Amino acid sequence: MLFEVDKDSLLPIYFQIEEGLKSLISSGELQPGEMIPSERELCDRYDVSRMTVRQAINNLVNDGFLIRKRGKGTFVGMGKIEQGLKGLTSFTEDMKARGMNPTSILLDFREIKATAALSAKLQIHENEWLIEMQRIRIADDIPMAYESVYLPKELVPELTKEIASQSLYDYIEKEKKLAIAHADQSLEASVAKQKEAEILQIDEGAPVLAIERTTFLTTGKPLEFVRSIYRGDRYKFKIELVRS
Ligand code: 16G
Repeated sequence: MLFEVDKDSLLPIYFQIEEGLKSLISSGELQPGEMIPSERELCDRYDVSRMTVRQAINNLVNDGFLIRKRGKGTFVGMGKIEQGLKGLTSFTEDMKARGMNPTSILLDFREIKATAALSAKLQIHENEWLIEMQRIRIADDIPMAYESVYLPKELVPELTKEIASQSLYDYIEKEKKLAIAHADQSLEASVAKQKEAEILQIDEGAPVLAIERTTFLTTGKPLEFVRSIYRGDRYKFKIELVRS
């Protein structure tokens, strides 16, 4: 493992270690899943304090470059997926565009009567029938997000478990010939609850992004209300801002 730390530089030492490790990851010298040297080893090698090394590693863990496994060590992570917030895309489209293989595990698929809250989101009457489905969204065998989707049954009366395990937007547009127009989406920071942590294979309390989306058809009718939990270590959302 090779990188230099220049103690006379104006750049803080933790930053130099952080950049050094990052360059080893991007050059492939450190491979995804590989264990990096322990904090103690890095302290000895660069003759710096534990706090300095820890700061560099913490930053890399927060950015998804490294993963800490309790009692085992620190490993090279998979990096974060950068997801634009401009286009209204599906999970399948997003992953395919990155050359990844999207799959889903359908955890739940049932008909329920709309609660007051869901009927307001979907602009339907309370007690109208909805299809509720819960899916783990997976890319290249890694669970990325956990979604709960609610759709008015009237729009997709023939939706089956088989269809729900594939791309929903494909079915809506190609089979049902319904035109998806726009969506309202919110995104907030949260921490993984026990069930979410199990499903996403992360620690309970690990950072996640909680997203809610209501998607509308060109007719103005809401198609879906979706609550999703995305892994904070694998996702970074990106938006371009234009000053007017
Ligand atoms: C995305 C959407 C979700 C939609 C799904 C359809 C977010 C936060 N959510 O996961 O609302 O139902 O795509 O994907 O982006 P599919 O066509 O692959 O089933």
